[in-house]
Amino acid sequence: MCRVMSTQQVEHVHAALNGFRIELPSWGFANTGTRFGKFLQAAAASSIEEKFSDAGEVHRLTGVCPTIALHVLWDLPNGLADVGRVHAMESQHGLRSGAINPNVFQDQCYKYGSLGNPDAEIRQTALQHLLDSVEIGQALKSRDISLWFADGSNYPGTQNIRHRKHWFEEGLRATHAKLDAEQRLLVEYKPFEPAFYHTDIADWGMALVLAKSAGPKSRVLVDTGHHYQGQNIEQIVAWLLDLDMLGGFHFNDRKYADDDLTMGSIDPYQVFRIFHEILHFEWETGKKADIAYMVDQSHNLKGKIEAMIQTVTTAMELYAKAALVDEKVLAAAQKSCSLMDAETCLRDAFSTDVRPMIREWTESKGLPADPMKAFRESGYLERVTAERKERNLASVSSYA
Ligand code: LRH
Ligand code: MN
Repeated sequence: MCRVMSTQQVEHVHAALNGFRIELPSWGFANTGTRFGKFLQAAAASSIEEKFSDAGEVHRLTGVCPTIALHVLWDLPNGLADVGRVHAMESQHGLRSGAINPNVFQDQCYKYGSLGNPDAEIRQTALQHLLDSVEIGQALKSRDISLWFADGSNYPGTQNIRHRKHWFEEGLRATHAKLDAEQRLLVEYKPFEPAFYHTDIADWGMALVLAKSAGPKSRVLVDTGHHYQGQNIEQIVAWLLDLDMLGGFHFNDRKYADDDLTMGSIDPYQVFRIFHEILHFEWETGKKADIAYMVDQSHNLKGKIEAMIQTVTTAMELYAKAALVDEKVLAAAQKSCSLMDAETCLRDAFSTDVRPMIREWTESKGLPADPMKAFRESGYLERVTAERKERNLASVSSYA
């Protein structure tokens, strides 16, 4: 719908974009797949240098993704010894290290869990990796330690769920105690996969209880792909905002489960409703919500860099649309239960084509009006394909 925007609305959207930042996952640039196979891309990144280079390219073109999330065992296999290398990448590509994601799910010892494992030695091994990850975060001056655990079980009766809860409380408290004054602990929940009977941190309530028991610098991380079908994610967001326990998001999209598809590709209105809850909270309270917006996707079929550019521009569009909601009119309509008027506030904003305003904003920042077109004309993809294809296409990929 082509609505004539008032100057005030355009300024409001530009102000919103000035404050909008979204973090890219290093693993989103690497060759990933499903258990049924991995379709290799010649241009995919595998070294930390290549991941910083690709993320730097996306930031150069969009201007809103200055940080890159790192997964410790994938990006700093030598731990603290790799920090120097990362610092060099940060300055070379104009990026900063973002959330530090420990890996306590791939080592053989974690078959029955990490912090939740009945074997105290294995719990200690997992805790040591978390403590090392906190140190890496301190060395990189990155703020968030972002925790996801694959822990759970596959068959009823095979694990004591209450005991595992206690072990998680112990491990998270010990991790929290290691944080410095600037750092936060983000606790991510997921209802299932890879565990298919119970997952120790399965929903927002469990993550909230564990975050609270860990300590005051803990918050809950909402991965949009980690919900049961039909779950009202923006209601969870509203509650966590109200409890001042919302720390961040992993944005992606899905039709069925944790599909990790590109943000807004299946249900853009879902993301819009989430952004709306946050912007309405900020309007009502006058407080800027302290939230880390991050992407968590795996691009199994789409070109990885193009998928990231598409994701970032989609995020900017949906955030700009949410900024167009007339909060004052909406609040009055909600109070008077004027259902049509209230709903129309959201629908009008969502159905507004904000792309002309975003183009104006990008040009005012000296950024390309069409990042995807600029990327395709940059020759970047051709250059990295030539550099990486031999190595990438040599690596075989099969599940069994
Ligand atoms: C788990 C998850 C988690 C990451 C991983 C890459 O599904 O969302 O955030 O560690 O994906
Ligand atoms: Mn995630």
